[in-house]
Amino acid sequence: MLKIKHLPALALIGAAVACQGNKSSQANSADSITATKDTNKTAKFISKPLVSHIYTADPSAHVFNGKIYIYPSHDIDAGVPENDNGDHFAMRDYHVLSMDSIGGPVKDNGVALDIKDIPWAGRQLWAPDAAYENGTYYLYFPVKDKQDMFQIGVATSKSPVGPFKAQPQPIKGSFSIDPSVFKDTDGSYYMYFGGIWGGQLQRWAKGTYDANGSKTDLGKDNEPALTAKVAKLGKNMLEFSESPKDVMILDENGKPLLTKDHDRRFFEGSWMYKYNGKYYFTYSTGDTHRLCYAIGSSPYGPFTYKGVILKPVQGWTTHHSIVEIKGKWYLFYHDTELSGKTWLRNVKVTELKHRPDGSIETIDEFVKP
Ligand code: FUB
Repeated sequence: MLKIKHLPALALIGAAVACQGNKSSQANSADSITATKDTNKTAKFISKPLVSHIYTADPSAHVFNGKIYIYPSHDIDAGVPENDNGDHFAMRDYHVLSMDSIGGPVKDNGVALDIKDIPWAGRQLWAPDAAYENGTYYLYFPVKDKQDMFQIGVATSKSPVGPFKAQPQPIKGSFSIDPSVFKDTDGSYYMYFGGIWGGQLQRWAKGTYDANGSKTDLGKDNEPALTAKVAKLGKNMLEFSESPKDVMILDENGKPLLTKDHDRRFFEGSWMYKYNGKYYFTYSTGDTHRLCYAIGSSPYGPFTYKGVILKPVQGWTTHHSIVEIKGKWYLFYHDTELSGKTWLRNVKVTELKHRPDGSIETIDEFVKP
Protein backbone atom coordinates (compact mmCIF):
# COMPACT_ATOMS: atom_id res chain seq x y z
CA MET A 1 0.00 0.00 0.00
CA LEU A 2 3.00 2.27 -0.36
CA LYS A 3 3.86 4.92 -2.90
CA ILE A 4 6.67 6.44 -0.90
CA LYS A 5 7.37 9.35 -3.23
CA HIS A 6 4.02 10.97 -2.46
CA LEU A 7 4.15 10.53 1.30
CA PRO A 8 4.64 13.53 3.56
CA ALA A 9 7.03 12.95 6.46
CA LEU A 10 4.37 12.05 9.01
CA ALA A 11 2.61 9.55 6.81
CA LEU A 12 5.94 8.04 5.81
CA ILE A 13 6.48 7.36 9.47
CA GLY A 14 3.07 5.72 9.85
CA ALA A 15 3.48 3.71 6.66
CA ALA A 16 6.81 2.41 7.79
CA VAL A 17 5.27 0.96 10.93
CA ALA A 18 2.63 -0.78 8.90
CA CYS A 19 5.24 -2.30 6.66
CA GLN A 20 7.20 -4.20 9.24
CA GLY A 21 7.59 -7.59 7.63
CA ASN A 22 7.25 -6.16 4.11
CA LYS A 23 10.66 -6.92 2.62
CA SER A 24 10.50 -4.38 -0.19
CA SER A 25 10.14 -1.37 2.06
CA GLN A 26 11.75 -2.66 5.22
CA ALA A 27 15.24 -2.36 3.81
CA ASN A 28 14.87 1.38 3.17
CA SER A 29 12.91 2.38 6.19
CA ALA A 30 14.75 1.18 9.28
CA ASP A 31 15.25 4.77 10.42
CA SER A 32 11.59 5.59 9.85
CA ILE A 33 10.47 2.54 11.80
CA THR A 34 12.56 3.66 14.75
CA ALA A 35 11.11 7.13 14.43
CA THR A 36 7.59 5.72 14.35
CA LYS A 37 8.04 3.79 17.54
CA ASP A 38 9.22 6.99 19.18
CA THR A 39 6.32 8.91 17.67
CA ASN A 40 3.82 6.39 18.97
CA LYS A 41 5.23 6.74 22.46
CA THR A 42 5.22 10.50 22.53
CA ALA A 43 2.48 11.66 20.13
CA LYS A 44 -0.36 13.54 21.77
CA PHE A 45 -3.72 13.59 20.08
CA ILE A 46 -6.60 16.06 20.27
CA SER A 47 -9.12 13.21 20.73
CA LYS A 48 -9.23 9.75 22.28
CA PRO A 49 -10.47 6.57 20.61
CA LEU A 50 -14.25 6.22 21.08
CA VAL A 51 -13.87 2.51 21.86
CA SER A 52 -10.80 0.38 22.55
CA HIS A 53 -12.17 -3.17 22.98
CA ILE A 54 -12.36 -3.61 19.17
CA TYR A 55 -10.64 -1.84 16.27
CA THR A 56 -12.91 0.44 14.24
CA ALA A 57 -12.45 2.68 11.20
CA ASP A 58 -14.28 4.67 8.50
CA PRO A 59 -16.92 6.12 10.86
CA SER A 60 -20.20 7.14 9.21
CA ALA A 61 -22.13 8.99 11.90
CA HIS A 62 -25.85 9.83 11.92
CA VAL A 63 -28.41 11.18 14.35
CA PHE A 64 -31.54 9.01 14.34
CA ASN A 65 -34.34 9.90 16.78
CA GLY A 66 -32.04 12.22 18.72
CA LYS A 67 -29.36 9.56 19.34
CA ILE A 68 -25.92 9.34 17.70
CA TYR A 69 -25.13 6.16 15.75
CA ILE A 70 -21.75 5.39 14.22
CA TYR A 71 -21.45 2.84 11.42
CA PRO A 72 -17.73 1.95 11.21
CA SER A 73 -15.66 -0.74 9.59
CA HIS A 74 -14.62 -3.40 12.12
CA ASP A 75 -10.88 -3.92 11.68
CA ILE A 76 -9.37 -7.29 12.53
CA ASP A 77 -5.92 -8.83 12.37
CA ALA A 78 -6.55 -11.49 9.74
CA GLY A 79 -2.86 -12.17 9.17
CA VAL A 80 -3.01 -11.04 5.55
CA PRO A 81 0.25 -9.40 4.36
CA GLU A 82 0.03 -5.69 3.55
CA ASN A 83 0.00 -4.64 -0.12
CA ASP A 84 -1.12 -1.80 -2.46
CA ASN A 85 -4.35 -3.68 -3.08
CA GLY A 86 -5.45 -3.34 0.55
CA ASP A 87 -5.77 -7.11 1.03
CA HIS A 88 -4.80 -6.65 4.69
CA PHE A 89 -8.12 -4.88 5.31
CA ALA A 90 -9.89 -8.25 5.60
CA MET A 91 -12.90 -7.30 7.69
CA ARG A 92 -15.74 -9.79 8.23
CA ASP A 93 -18.56 -8.03 10.07
CA TYR A 94 -19.98 -4.72 11.24
CA HIS A 95 -20.76 -3.43 14.73
CA VAL A 96 -22.83 -0.28 15.25
CA LEU A 97 -21.71 2.11 18.00
CA SER A 98 -24.17 4.44 19.73
CA MET A 99 -24.01 7.34 22.15
CA ASP A 100 -26.50 9.80 23.62
CA SER A 101 -24.17 12.77 23.36
CA ILE A 102 -20.67 13.71 22.27
CA GLY A 103 -18.33 12.91 25.14
CA GLY A 104 -20.80 10.46 26.72
CA PRO A 105 -20.44 6.67 27.04
CA VAL A 106 -20.21 4.75 23.77
CA LYS A 107 -22.09 1.46 23.42
CA ASP A 108 -21.06 -1.37 21.09
CA ASN A 109 -24.33 -2.97 19.97
CA GLY A 110 -22.71 -6.23 18.81
CA VAL A 111 -22.65 -7.80 15.36
CA ALA A 112 -25.03 -5.96 13.02
CA LEU A 113 -24.18 -7.88 9.84
CA ASP A 114 -21.81 -10.79 9.23
CA ILE A 115 -20.19 -11.53 5.88
CA LYS A 116 -21.44 -15.12 6.04
CA ASP A 117 -25.00 -13.78 5.84
CA ILE A 118 -24.41 -11.87 2.59
CA PRO A 119 -25.18 -14.43 -0.14
CA TRP A 120 -23.01 -12.89 -2.87
CA ALA A 121 -20.04 -11.79 -0.72
CA GLY A 122 -16.49 -13.07 -1.11
CA ARG A 123 -14.20 -11.04 1.15
CA GLN A 124 -13.42 -7.65 2.68
CA LEU A 125 -16.30 -5.73 4.20
CA TRP A 126 -15.10 -2.15 3.83
CA ALA A 127 -16.47 1.27 4.81
CA PRO A 128 -20.28 1.29 5.27
CA ASP A 129 -22.94 3.95 5.63
CA ALA A 130 -26.55 3.98 6.81
CA ALA A 131 -29.83 5.78 6.25
CA TYR A 132 -33.30 5.82 7.76
CA GLU A 133 -36.47 6.18 5.73
CA ASN A 134 -40.08 5.42 6.47
CA GLY A 135 -39.60 3.00 9.38
CA THR A 136 -36.62 1.10 7.98
CA TYR A 137 -32.87 1.47 8.53
CA TYR A 138 -30.63 0.76 5.55
CA LEU A 139 -27.00 -0.34 5.84
CA TYR A 140 -24.98 0.19 2.64
CA PHE A 141 -21.72 -1.71 2.39
CA PRO A 142 -18.95 -2.51 -0.12
CA VAL A 143 -17.63 -6.05 -0.32
CA LYS A 144 -15.79 -8.09 -2.94
CA ASP A 145 -18.00 -10.65 -4.65
CA LYS A 146 -16.89 -14.22 -5.20
CA GLN A 147 -14.97 -13.11 -8.34
CA ASP A 148 -13.08 -10.52 -6.25
CA MET A 149 -14.88 -7.51 -7.73
CA PHE A 150 -16.07 -4.83 -5.28
CA GLN A 151 -19.77 -4.03 -5.44
CA ILE A 152 -22.12 -2.28 -3.05
CA GLY A 153 -24.84 -4.07 -1.15
CA VAL A 154 -27.69 -3.01 1.08
CA ALA A 155 -29.20 -4.62 4.16
CA THR A 156 -32.30 -3.60 6.13
CA SER A 157 -33.46 -3.60 9.74
CA LYS A 158 -36.21 -2.13 11.85
CA SER A 159 -33.54 -1.11 14.39
CA PRO A 160 -30.65 1.35 13.82
CA VAL A 161 -28.25 -1.16 15.37
CA GLY A 162 -29.46 -4.21 13.46
CA PRO A 163 -29.30 -7.08 13.00
CA PHE A 164 -29.51 -6.21 9.29
CA LYS A 165 -30.71 -8.59 6.59
CA ALA A 166 -28.80 -8.34 3.32
CA GLN A 167 -30.56 -8.21 -0.02
CA PRO A 168 -29.77 -11.31 -2.08
CA GLN A 169 -27.90 -9.35 -4.78
CA PRO A 170 -25.67 -6.26 -4.86
CA ILE A 171 -27.21 -2.95 -5.95
CA LYS A 172 -27.55 -3.18 -9.72
CA GLY A 173 -25.08 -0.85 -11.45
CA SER A 174 -22.98 -0.36 -8.30
CA PHE A 175 -19.24 -0.91 -8.18
CA SER A 176 -16.09 0.00 -6.24
CA ILE A 177 -16.21 1.02 -2.56
CA ASP A 178 -17.11 3.52 0.17
CA PRO A 179 -20.84 4.19 -0.29
CA SER A 180 -22.01 7.36 1.41
CA VAL A 181 -25.71 8.20 1.37
CA PHE A 182 -26.89 11.80 1.58
CA LYS A 183 -30.46 12.99 2.16
CA ASP A 184 -31.12 16.33 0.53
CA THR A 185 -33.52 18.87 2.02
CA ASP A 186 -36.16 17.92 -0.60
CA GLY A 187 -36.12 14.32 0.68
CA SER A 188 -34.12 12.86 -2.24
CA TYR A 189 -31.30 10.44 -1.45
CA TYR A 190 -28.01 10.25 -3.33
CA MET A 191 -25.22 7.71 -3.03
CA TYR A 192 -21.62 8.88 -3.51
CA PHE A 193 -19.10 6.10 -3.92
CA GLY A 194 -15.80 4.93 -5.38
CA GLY A 195 -12.16 4.54 -4.49
CA ILE A 196 -8.99 4.10 -6.52
CA TRP A 197 -6.17 1.52 -6.11
CA GLY A 198 -7.63 -1.29 -3.93
CA GLY A 199 -11.08 0.23 -4.40
CA GLN A 200 -10.83 -0.75 -8.11
CA LEU A 201 -12.29 2.47 -9.59
CA GLN A 202 -9.50 2.57 -12.19
CA ARG A 203 -10.67 -0.80 -13.48
CA TRP A 204 -13.97 0.87 -14.47
CA ALA A 205 -12.33 3.71 -16.43
CA LYS A 206 -13.80 2.44 -19.72
CA GLY A 207 -17.29 1.86 -18.28
CA THR A 208 -17.06 -1.90 -17.73
CA TYR A 209 -14.97 -3.88 -15.28
CA ASP A 210 -11.50 -4.91 -16.41
CA ALA A 211 -10.60 -7.77 -14.05
CA ASN A 212 -7.00 -7.68 -15.28
CA GLY A 213 -6.77 -3.91 -15.03
CA SER A 214 -4.05 -2.21 -13.08
CA LYS A 215 -4.12 -2.07 -9.32
CA THR A 216 -2.71 1.45 -9.19
CA ASP A 217 -2.30 2.92 -12.71
CA LEU A 218 -4.72 5.82 -12.90
CA GLY A 219 -4.08 7.22 -16.39
CA LYS A 220 -2.02 10.09 -17.73
CA ASP A 221 -0.78 12.75 -15.32
CA ASN A 222 -2.21 15.70 -17.27
CA GLU A 223 -5.66 14.22 -17.83
CA PRO A 224 -8.63 14.84 -15.51
CA ALA A 225 -8.32 12.60 -12.46
CA LEU A 226 -10.61 9.66 -11.89
CA THR A 227 -13.24 10.76 -9.45
CA ALA A 228 -16.11 9.65 -7.23
CA LYS A 229 -19.53 8.67 -8.64
CA VAL A 230 -22.97 9.83 -7.61
CA ALA A 231 -26.36 8.23 -8.28
CA LYS A 232 -29.83 9.10 -7.00
CA LEU A 233 -31.48 6.30 -5.04
CA GLY A 234 -34.89 4.94 -5.96
CA LYS A 235 -37.87 5.43 -3.63
CA ASN A 236 -37.36 1.92 -2.22
CA MET A 237 -33.78 2.85 -1.14
CA LEU A 238 -32.58 -0.48 -2.56
CA GLU A 239 -31.54 0.55 -6.07
CA PHE A 240 -30.20 3.40 -8.19
CA SER A 241 -32.81 5.34 -10.12
CA GLU A 242 -30.19 6.45 -12.68
CA SER A 243 -26.76 5.58 -14.01
CA PRO A 244 -23.90 6.85 -11.83
CA LYS A 245 -22.34 10.15 -12.89
CA ASP A 246 -18.88 11.62 -12.25
CA VAL A 247 -18.46 13.95 -9.26
CA MET A 248 -16.42 16.68 -10.94
CA ILE A 249 -13.96 18.55 -8.72
CA LEU A 250 -12.64 21.76 -10.28
CA ASP A 251 -9.66 23.91 -9.42
CA GLU A 252 -9.77 27.67 -8.81
CA ASN A 253 -9.79 28.26 -12.60
CA GLY A 254 -12.76 25.98 -13.22
CA LYS A 255 -10.61 23.17 -14.67
CA PRO A 256 -10.97 19.54 -13.49
CA LEU A 257 -8.32 18.41 -11.01
CA LEU A 258 -5.68 16.37 -12.79
CA THR A 259 -4.38 12.85 -12.16
CA LYS A 260 -1.00 14.23 -11.10
CA ASP A 261 -2.55 16.45 -8.43
CA HIS A 262 -2.20 13.94 -5.59
CA ASP A 263 -2.62 16.65 -2.94
CA ARG A 264 -6.15 17.53 -4.09
CA ARG A 265 -7.65 14.85 -6.32
CA PHE A 266 -10.21 12.30 -5.09
CA PHE A 267 -8.97 8.93 -3.85
CA GLU A 268 -11.76 7.42 -1.68
CA GLY A 269 -14.01 8.10 1.33
CA SER A 270 -16.77 10.35 -0.07
CA TRP A 271 -19.03 12.23 2.33
CA MET A 272 -21.62 14.84 1.36
CA TYR A 273 -23.31 17.38 3.65
CA LYS A 274 -25.19 20.61 3.18
CA TYR A 275 -24.27 23.84 4.97
CA ASN A 276 -25.97 27.19 4.44
CA GLY A 277 -27.59 25.92 1.24
CA LYS A 278 -24.29 24.77 -0.33
CA TYR A 279 -23.23 21.18 -1.01
CA TYR A 280 -19.94 20.15 0.58
CA PHE A 281 -18.35 17.16 -1.15
CA THR A 282 -15.64 15.86 1.17
CA TYR A 283 -13.17 13.03 0.55
CA SER A 284 -9.77 11.48 1.19
CA THR A 285 -6.75 12.09 -1.06
CA GLY A 286 -5.41 8.63 -0.16
CA ASP A 287 -1.70 8.56 -0.86
CA THR A 288 -1.30 12.16 0.36
CA HIS A 289 -3.41 11.35 3.43
CA ARG A 290 -5.62 14.44 3.55
CA LEU A 291 -9.32 14.95 4.04
CA CYS A 292 -10.37 17.70 1.64
CA TYR A 293 -13.53 19.54 0.64
CA ALA A 294 -15.06 21.08 -2.45
CA ILE A 295 -18.23 23.18 -2.61
CA GLY A 296 -21.04 23.18 -5.19
CA SER A 297 -24.59 24.35 -5.78
CA SER A 298 -26.10 20.98 -6.68
CA PRO A 299 -25.75 17.45 -5.25
CA TYR A 300 -24.32 16.48 -8.66
CA GLY A 301 -21.69 19.23 -8.64
CA PRO A 302 -19.51 20.46 -10.13
CA PHE A 303 -17.64 21.19 -6.93
CA THR A 304 -14.82 23.68 -6.55
CA TYR A 305 -11.87 22.57 -4.45
CA LYS A 306 -11.59 24.65 -1.28
CA GLY A 307 -9.02 23.11 1.04
CA VAL A 308 -7.97 20.63 3.70
CA ILE A 309 -10.30 19.55 6.51
CA LEU A 310 -7.92 17.22 8.36
CA LYS A 311 -4.14 17.00 7.99
CA PRO A 312 -2.58 13.51 7.78
CA VAL A 313 -3.37 11.38 10.80
CA GLN A 314 -1.25 8.60 12.25
CA GLY A 315 -1.69 5.68 9.85
CA TRP A 316 -2.02 5.37 6.08
CA THR A 317 -5.76 5.71 5.54
CA THR A 318 -7.95 8.63 6.51
CA HIS A 319 -11.75 8.50 6.33
CA HIS A 320 -14.52 10.48 7.95
CA SER A 321 -18.05 11.78 8.26
CA ILE A 322 -19.32 15.24 9.16
CA VAL A 323 -22.53 15.71 11.13
CA GLU A 324 -24.41 18.51 12.87
CA ILE A 325 -25.37 17.61 16.44
CA LYS A 326 -27.27 20.08 18.63
CA GLY A 327 -26.08 23.11 16.65
CA LYS A 328 -22.40 22.13 16.48
CA TRP A 329 -20.58 20.35 13.67
CA TYR A 330 -18.42 17.29 14.28
CA LEU A 331 -15.78 15.42 12.31
CA PHE A 332 -15.74 11.67 12.94
CA TYR A 333 -12.42 10.20 11.74
CA HIS A 334 -9.91 7.49 12.52
CA ASP A 335 -6.22 6.98 13.19
CA THR A 336 -4.03 4.18 14.54
CA GLU A 337 -3.34 5.48 18.04
CA LEU A 338 -4.21 2.18 19.76
CA SER A 339 -2.24 -0.21 17.55
CA GLY A 340 0.34 1.69 15.47
CA LYS A 341 -0.74 -0.64 12.63
CA THR A 342 -2.28 0.59 9.38
CA TRP A 343 -5.02 -2.04 9.34
CA LEU A 344 -6.03 -1.79 13.03
CA ARG A 345 -7.62 1.61 13.40
CA ASN A 346 -9.77 3.39 15.98
CA VAL A 347 -12.54 5.95 15.44
CA LYS A 348 -12.53 9.38 17.06
CA VAL A 349 -14.55 12.59 16.99
CA THR A 350 -13.65 16.26 17.21
CA GLU A 351 -15.50 19.51 16.63
CA LEU A 352 -15.35 21.04 13.13
CA LYS A 353 -15.76 24.78 12.65
CA HIS A 354 -16.99 26.75 9.66
CA ARG A 355 -15.82 30.32 9.25
CA PRO A 356 -18.40 33.03 8.43
CA ASP A 357 -17.55 32.68 4.70
CA GLY A 358 -18.36 28.94 4.78
CA SER A 359 -14.75 27.75 4.67
CA ILE A 360 -13.62 25.07 7.12
CA GLU A 361 -10.92 25.53 9.76
CA THR A 362 -8.25 22.89 9.05
CA ILE A 363 -7.84 20.36 11.87
CA ASP A 364 -4.53 18.84 12.99
CA GLU A 365 -5.03 15.74 15.12
CA PHE A 366 -1.69 16.22 16.87
CA VAL A 367 -1.32 18.48 19.86
CA LYS A 368 1.52 20.89 19.22
CA PRO A 369 4.43 20.41 21.67
O1 FUB B 1 -11.41 0.35 5.57
C1 FUB B 1 -11.03 -0.10 4.30
C2 FUB B 1 -10.75 1.06 3.40
O2 FUB B 1 -9.71 1.87 3.95
C3 FUB B 1 -11.90 2.02 3.25
O3 FUB B 1 -12.90 1.54 2.41
C4 FUB B 1 -11.18 3.19 2.76
O4 FUB B 1 -11.91 4.38 2.75
C5 FUB B 1 -10.00 3.23 3.70
O5 FUB B 1 -10.31 3.85 4.91
